[in-house]
Amino acid sequence: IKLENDLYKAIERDEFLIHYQPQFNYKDGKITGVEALLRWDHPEQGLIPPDQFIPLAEETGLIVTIGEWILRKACTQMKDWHERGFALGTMSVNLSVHQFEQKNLFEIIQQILKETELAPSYLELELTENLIVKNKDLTMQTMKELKALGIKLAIDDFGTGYSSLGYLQNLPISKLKIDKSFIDQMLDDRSAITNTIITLGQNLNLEVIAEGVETKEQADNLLAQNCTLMQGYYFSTPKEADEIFNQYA
Ligand code: G
Ligand code: G
Ligand code: MN
Ligand code: NA
Repeated sequence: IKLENDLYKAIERDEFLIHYQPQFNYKDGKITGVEALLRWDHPEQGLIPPDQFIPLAEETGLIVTIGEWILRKACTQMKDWHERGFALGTMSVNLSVHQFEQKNLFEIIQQILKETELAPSYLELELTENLIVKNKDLTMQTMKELKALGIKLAIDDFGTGYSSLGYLQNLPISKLKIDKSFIDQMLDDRSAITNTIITLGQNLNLEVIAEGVETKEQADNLLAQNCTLMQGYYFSTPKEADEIFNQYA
């Protein structure tokens, strides 16, 4: 209950912040984008990771307000970087089920892009398979509108959810993010899954990025499987905006 009350106050007290985790093309070593990851700087408990409050934010419906905050903040940051000459390709933002069930999600995103003057093609939204299958018709309609506006859509944690392959083919997405669990298993002579997802992406004309890459062995192995986009602690942990700018701009 305490945490719930604190969560209500967190927005007006300006306690949320975003850390950005870079994504790379391992072939040329260049940064291609960042993923925005929410953090809560609690007055007594310090930095709280999203796993510990996103479920609560979902239950209370606060995720809608928080989600709008992070979208606005991330788009503002991206615009600022561009204006300072840092030509980053994509800003990825995670969307939750509850956010996608809002009737006016499309209008809100459109408004934020207008306000921040960020071109839609620089924004990428990460959706999970479970979000996509939960409310199929509404989700598909919103996804199509977002795509028509020029926003990119990616499937997060790919391979761990319940979407069927047939359904995948009809989704207006441009990228698959291979879940970390498959990268973890890959070197124990079990690259069958990563290989299959990478090939699937190629055949469906989708970009594929590996998440949770922690070692050079994993990165080299992925490259040998023709996966060039990577994100993970081997390259960088999530960092504050200034650190990202200082290191990569
Ligand atoms: O940053 P970290 O690895 O601790 O994130 C843990 C989980 O929280 C991940 O599943 C991530 O997708 C999710 N997450 C992080 N930031 C956001 C956000 O802004 N919105 C939503 N819905 N989920 C987020
Ligand atoms: O579900 P999603 O993919 O959005 O979750 C991203 C989460 O994974 C973030 O909380 C981020 O901090 C975490 N993460 C990113 N790279 C690595 C990694 O290499 N190892 C581990 N253990 N976690 C990672
Ligand atoms: Mn994600
Ligand atoms: Na993921």
